[in-house]
Amino acid sequence: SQPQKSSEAGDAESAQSKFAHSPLVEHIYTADPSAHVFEGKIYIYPSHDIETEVEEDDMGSHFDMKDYHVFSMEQPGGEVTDHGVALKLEDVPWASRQLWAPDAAEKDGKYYLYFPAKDKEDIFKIGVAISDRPEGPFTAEPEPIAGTFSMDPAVYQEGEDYFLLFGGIWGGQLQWYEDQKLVEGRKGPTDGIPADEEKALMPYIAKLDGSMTELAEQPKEILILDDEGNPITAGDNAKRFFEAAWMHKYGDKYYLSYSTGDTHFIAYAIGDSPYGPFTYQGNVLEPVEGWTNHHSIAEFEGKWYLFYHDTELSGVTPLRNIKMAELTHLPDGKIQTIQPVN
Ligand code: FUB
Repeated sequence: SQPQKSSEAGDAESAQSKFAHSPLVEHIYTADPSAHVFEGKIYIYPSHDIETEVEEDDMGSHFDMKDYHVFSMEQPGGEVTDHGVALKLEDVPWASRQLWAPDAAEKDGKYYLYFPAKDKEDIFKIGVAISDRPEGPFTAEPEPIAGTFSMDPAVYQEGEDYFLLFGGIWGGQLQWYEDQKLVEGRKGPTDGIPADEEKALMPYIAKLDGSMTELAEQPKEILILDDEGNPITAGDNAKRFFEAAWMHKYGDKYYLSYSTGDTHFIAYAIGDSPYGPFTYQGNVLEPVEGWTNHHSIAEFEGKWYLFYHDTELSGVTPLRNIKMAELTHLPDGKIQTIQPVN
């Protein structure tokens, strides 16, 4: 006969089945969940999707978000609290539209919300807003962070060091830059995309300075290599970086995960330093319902979780809902690929 499960294991299993792959929030649309453990709870910093008249295009104009809400939960499977509006577009002096995927960090009891928005010239920059509480409300700095460009900021913390990762192609405009300078005349989604056999565009990383509001160094490109040590090429659509860079550390290895955009995977690569280089390994998450795929990975009470989104509630790409599922690092250091459940 089967051994009896202890009631503790049974409880954990039923909590797990309650949250795994189910929308975490149903009263508003949410996407791009960046999760962190602050004050012993899971805090999630997502985009807030809204219905809009803006027509869909390859620059993502239909993602026309205007504010952020912050969510928390005491335990996976527990109640998800909506802490309300944490930051509004109208309160960001330099921004004009499109509050896209944010992330947050804590330092010395202060909380920093990093967020992308288009400036008054319609160019994506990354801003920062500050609060005394993880849930905000946050007060935006008057200018974007000098030296940043493109979108999808993510903060990786290691001890006293905080690294800002960012970048994304097409709607994220990364293809409009050369040597980190905007090239005049580039306007469309493919302007500046390298030829198929050339090195793909890669995400960027820079250490933040002690103030958390400025870069301490010039951003550096993070190289993603294939298993022969060659940079992933622009035509290798199933493996090349598109957007949504995220970093975590497991054992003594650094994991860079990212969306492959038009092939809809969350892929990952492993390296020995936050600056890379990283070697491509495979997929963390298979394509979800909806065009975009965007995630974060966080450890809570000894277990690892993937936070992601799909379009289960709306059935349409710009109205997404965040979800989470347990993530497994296999004994050889690889991540067990997660199949989304809709
Ligand atoms: O939510 C707007 C954009 O869609 C994000 O910034 C991208 O990563 C994609 O998920």
